[in-house]
Amino acid sequence: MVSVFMKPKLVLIGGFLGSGKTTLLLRLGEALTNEHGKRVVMITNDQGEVLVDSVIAKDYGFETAEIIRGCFCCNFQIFIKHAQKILEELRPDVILAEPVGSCSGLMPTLYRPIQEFYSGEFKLAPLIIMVDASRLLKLHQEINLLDAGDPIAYLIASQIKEGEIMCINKVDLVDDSTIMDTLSLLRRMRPEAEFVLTSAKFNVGVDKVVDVILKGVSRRLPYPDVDMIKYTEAELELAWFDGLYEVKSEGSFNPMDFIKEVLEDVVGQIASHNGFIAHVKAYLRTPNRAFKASVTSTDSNVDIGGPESVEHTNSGVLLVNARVKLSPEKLSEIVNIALEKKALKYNVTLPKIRAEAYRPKPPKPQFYIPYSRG
Ligand SMILES: Nc1nc2c(ncn2[C@@H]2O[C@H](COP(=O)(O)OP(=O)(O)OP(=O)(O)O)[C@@H](O)[C@H]2O)c(=O)[nH]1
Ligand SMILES: [Mg+2]
Repeated sequence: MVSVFMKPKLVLIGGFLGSGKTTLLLRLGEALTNEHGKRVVMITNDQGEVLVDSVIAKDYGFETAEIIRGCFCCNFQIFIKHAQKILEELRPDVILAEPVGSCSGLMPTLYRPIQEFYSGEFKLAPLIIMVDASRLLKLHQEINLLDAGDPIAYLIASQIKEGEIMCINKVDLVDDSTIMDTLSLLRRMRPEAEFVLTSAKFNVGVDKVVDVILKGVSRRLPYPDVDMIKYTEAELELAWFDGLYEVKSEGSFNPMDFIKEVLEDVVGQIASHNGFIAHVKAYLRTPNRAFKASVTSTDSNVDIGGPESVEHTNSGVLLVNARVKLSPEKLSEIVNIALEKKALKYNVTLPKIRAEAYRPKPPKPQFYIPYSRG
């Protein structure tokens, strides 16, 4: 039995695909470790099996557990088992957990059941939900988050409506008036929440989230019931592609340019099919370095992360995770075309280790505690 004084803080950070959850998790992990001397463990989560987020968290040196093939809520017992194992083996002070970005109803299906049944083992931080300030208003114009007739609008709105702490992220990409308009839209949707402006990428506002994690407690704010039919519709609108490849070259190639161009090609093709990008990301590990490329809409640039200096290489391992509103078959075809084109241009071969395109299974949470139950 773990002593009360050793109960770790369990932090759930939700929000739509691409809003910056992993980037924030890593910043929080660094700040908690380096500035507060805390032992931090990450739990990543995805519908797929080969996860860019997990390898990145490991690259940063964090102990990482992953829950694959479904969200935390549909795998509640597995989530708890992982968390208990982490507790037993690693004795962390803080567990940072990132649910799948297409997941909603974290309060009734995850947060409240943990509070109810496992409060002896974990101390929950307030539920943190992230929104992308460079994207929210555009999405609102396209699919009306206040009316939420559109399934994806419903999903995003219901994520927002259960947040206790709302991180308005990527503030570095927008002007003050966009921040104010985003804030006022969010206040209409979730007046009870506390709002924090962050740029996870540039480490702005991260200290405030650290404070919430170390000192904050849930205020037991009201949260809406999940309309499972609409939620399922939203999940089923997105196709998921996960691929893992070797990259081999007789000569040498620039790994950063290579993944950037692969994603640019994927984005161009998705745009020409009028597809909606939730998040497309790629990760390329070479013998010495690792690069991440990411894109969250058809009209934004591919964002590259990795070392400043790029060494040419002759080998690597490539992961591609794409979440897009198209058919799985079309998405798979698009990724394959992009890979073939860039393999030819960069004179590399890309033996496939595994790849699959699919729609996630309809969500079936193991627990559901409505707000009305108190
Ligand atoms: N400019 C800017 N970019 C950011 C910021 N936070 C995250 N990003 C970028 O946004 C993209 C998505 O970030 P992730 O942290 O992978 O987002 P996520 O929410 O974990 O995505 P999923 O796991 O797919 O749901 C990446 O290219 C990040 O570099 C930010 O504060 N500013
Ligand atoms: Mg992530």
